[in-house]
Amino acid sequence: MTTAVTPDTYYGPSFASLLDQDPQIAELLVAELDRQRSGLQLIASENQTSPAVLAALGSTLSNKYAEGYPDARYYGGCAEVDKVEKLAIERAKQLFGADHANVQAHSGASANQAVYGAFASPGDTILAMSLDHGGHLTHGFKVSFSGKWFNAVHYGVHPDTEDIDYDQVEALAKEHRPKIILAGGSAIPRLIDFERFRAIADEVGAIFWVDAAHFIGLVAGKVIPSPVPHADVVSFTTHKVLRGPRGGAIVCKEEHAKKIDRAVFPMMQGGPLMHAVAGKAVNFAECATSAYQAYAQQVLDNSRALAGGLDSRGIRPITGGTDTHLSLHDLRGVGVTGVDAEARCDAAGIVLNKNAIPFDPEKPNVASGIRVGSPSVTTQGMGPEQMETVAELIHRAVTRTDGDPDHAVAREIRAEVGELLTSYPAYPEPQAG
Ligand code: DSN
Repeated sequence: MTTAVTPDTYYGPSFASLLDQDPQIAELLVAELDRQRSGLQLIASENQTSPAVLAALGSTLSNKYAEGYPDARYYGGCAEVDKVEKLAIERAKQLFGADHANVQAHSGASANQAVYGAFASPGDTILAMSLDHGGHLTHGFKVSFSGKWFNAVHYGVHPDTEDIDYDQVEALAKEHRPKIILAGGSAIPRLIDFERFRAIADEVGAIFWVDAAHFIGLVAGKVIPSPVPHADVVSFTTHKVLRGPRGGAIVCKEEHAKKIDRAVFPMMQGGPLMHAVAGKAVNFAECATSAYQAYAQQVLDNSRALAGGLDSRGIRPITGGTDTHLSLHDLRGVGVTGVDAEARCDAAGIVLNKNAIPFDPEKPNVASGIRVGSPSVTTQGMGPEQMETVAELIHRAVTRTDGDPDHAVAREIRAEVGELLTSYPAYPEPQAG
């Protein structure tokens, strides 16, 4: 699909002035919209936010400095943005049943930085999932601030189950007595046992923190258990399954509220991005609807169907399946590396990412796996039947193409992707009349 370079539903009336003033950037915006529309978007951490959220992001709230918190700012003129932030906070508390919410974090990494700032000092020990078993850079990886400033001890998955090794978590917690125990990550397909983590944290007197960035949308949709009743603090991003603007947020118990707020501002950040805070408010209201809950259930059903479809074609899901929006697949059964699979799929119009699998014999930039997620294709209206088609397309791209977009099979797959997207478009143009 190619979008005409004209004011577009998804860029609003101000697009005309951008096109006039800076056609180079205007055309790139349209090219990116075309890219999102013309491929199968299977990156588990991405989604397609609503036109309402895009409108908030493109608003004049971007102009306003508002250091501080509602009714306690360091600048004048904050009356309107105060109302926006109060709405965002109240909606987040309501949506997650939380005592307290901070909606100012610029990103997931910024939110995580603030949690460290609230509960730990440089040199303290933290216990988190290792990146190569599904954790995250900000969970103590050596080149991240978190690995440089803290003594990070890592647990992983059990070789038999490929799921979190809770006995190892407990043993490491008792041995190292960490200040913080952190659960969550970027490539964990299974539900996390929050009760077990809570019990381990209580046993050693640690703060229990859940980085729920990946799955918080499924919690909002009430289709998987919530970490909020169990954890001291839950950080998350707002742009994954949740389908809001790019950004971060934190919810916590009342006893930690002041610490968290001070750690976000003034410890880690300056002025909040009020246009993004407005986008979060819009998104939290969207997530409280039954339509969003149905979406979240569909994300789960589709993820299971996609994992099963790949499994039946010899692309094995780690842990044997998924309970979430993502699955992680071992490509060794089809004899292709992650980096090659990603390139082959890309050339065939399928966007996904290579991913290390637990105990991966390859380096991370080669990897033996791929990670796939259902949030975007579900937003486009696809269901389990289409996931079976998508699994077949991925398998064909991985096993029968070579990364060259001119390869006959890559061309054939791109045509089939295009046909599928005709029935399930991203950002469809509204029907006339
Ligand atoms: N980069 C994100 C992801 O893809 O999971 C996490 O920060």
